[in-house]
Amino acid sequence: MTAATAPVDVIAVGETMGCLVLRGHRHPGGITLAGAESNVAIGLAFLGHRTRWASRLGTDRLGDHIVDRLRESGVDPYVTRDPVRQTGLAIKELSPGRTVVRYYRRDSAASAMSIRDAPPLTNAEWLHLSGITPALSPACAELVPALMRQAGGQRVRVSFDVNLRPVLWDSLSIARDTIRLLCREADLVFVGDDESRALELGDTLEEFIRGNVLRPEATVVFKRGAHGPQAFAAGVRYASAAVPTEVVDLTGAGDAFAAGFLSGQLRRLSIPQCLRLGSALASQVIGVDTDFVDPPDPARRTQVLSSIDEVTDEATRGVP
Ligand code: KDG
Repeated sequence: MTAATAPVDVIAVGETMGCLVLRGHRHPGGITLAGAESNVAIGLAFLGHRTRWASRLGTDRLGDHIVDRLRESGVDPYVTRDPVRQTGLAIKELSPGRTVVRYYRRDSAASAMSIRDAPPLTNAEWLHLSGITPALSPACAELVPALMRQAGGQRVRVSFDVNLRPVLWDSLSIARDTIRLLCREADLVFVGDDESRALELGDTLEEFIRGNVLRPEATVVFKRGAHGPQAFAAGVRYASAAVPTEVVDLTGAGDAFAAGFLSGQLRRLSIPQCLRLGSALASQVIGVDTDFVDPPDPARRTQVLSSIDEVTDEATRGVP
């Protein structure tokens, strides 16, 4: 086991659940994982970065499975085991062109996360958080801004994915007020055009920026599905194409995008290259029914890494 203070590139904090994928009435596979922040951690580990994921799990077998599975994926788990609460579960119902996710996570072990469950942030370059965590419980709603403040005090950059999950919030106006404040604390914000619209934070990147949701020096990535992502950084606006892909399931695509973009940041690539890396990794997750790139599959790994190499080769050749 890695020491909790061993340097890592990214620390991601949030709930990970067991996940069953149903196709029609059938459950053809074993149990997989669902968790926006661990999806990002897996994507980053897949791309060769040192990644720690922190959370709370029950003392149940599902919790053991999650820890083992993340280790297999190259992520360093930093976990408190809750002797009372259980590990959460999600069931993903897949039909052609549509996915419904049902949660069995109320009062889960992760819903009791507090700052005491967080690893030391020193020795990390980035902290990655999502707008799912503050919706889980009042304790989790306190944890996210507390972690952001701690990161700011230690010069760890904060990446925040809005990840709006309306079913987890009491109301969209509470979601909007909370997420707005959290965006303001972040150095890098990921938001989907659908999320921005639902939260009434703007229909376009320009409107989102004008809404004063961001710190002036922050970077924002505005994801627009098949229309391709846009970004705004240091006063410059960028746009990029999406990678055309056959859609199996969109769940986790945003997390893969965030992992690719963060990987680009860690490699000191340009914003257009970070966007392309994000889209390349997202396209891989859209084509599978898991919420993350599945590292143990060697054929897939080779395919994904070659598309990633194309972007990083461009970087060394000096293409913007
Ligand atoms: O972004 C994908 C995640 O949403 C999924 O893996 C499960 O974290 C999850 C959630 O709470 O929806």
